[in-house]
Amino acid sequence: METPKIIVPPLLFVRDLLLGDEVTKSNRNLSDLKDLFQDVKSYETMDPETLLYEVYSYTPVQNDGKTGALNFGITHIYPGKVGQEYFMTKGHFHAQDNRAEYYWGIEGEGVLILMDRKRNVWGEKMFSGSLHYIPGGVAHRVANTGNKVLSFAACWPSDAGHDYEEIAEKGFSARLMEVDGIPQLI
Ligand code: S6P
Ligand code: ZN
Repeated sequence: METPKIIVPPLLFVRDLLLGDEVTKSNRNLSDLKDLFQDVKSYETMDPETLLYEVYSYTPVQNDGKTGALNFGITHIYPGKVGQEYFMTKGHFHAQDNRAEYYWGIEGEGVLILMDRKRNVWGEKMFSGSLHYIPGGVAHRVANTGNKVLSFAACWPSDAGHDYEEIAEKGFSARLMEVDGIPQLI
């Protein structure tokens, strides 16, 4: 047996930051969500380089058929709208349809938009401390309804994979829009 040691973990989760040598970051600009917003005229008046969200991820095991590992990520969605539709993530099903996921709110305000395979849609409010269980077979997208950054964390199986195709082709069957100053799924 080796001498037992206590180490500093290689990952830190401080407020809304995920820090560590193996953390990767990706950005999504308005141009990455082309055709996902309803109001095409408003979309075209905006700078395609507008930053909508950034994702910090820790993926210790690559999706090589191994099961049992977990990924962790933090997403920051900036405040804003395209027309009356809030800035949001692309949204996806998992490629392995029965893989579930947890989301939890860190700061800011938003709505988790969920859609099952029958295209039934519902929403859950997100705020600091909100915890969301996303079952397998349920597509998930988050919209920022506040006027500051919305941050949330996610934990999902490393073999879940992402299926963006159905959302790219058909979208969700309801959109989160501001109507009379209130977020509504329509
Ligand atoms: C991964 C998890 C999140 C999202 C991220 C961006 O399963 O659900 O890390 O990837 O919030 O959303 P999207 O829909 O652009 O991947
Ligand atoms: Zn997911």
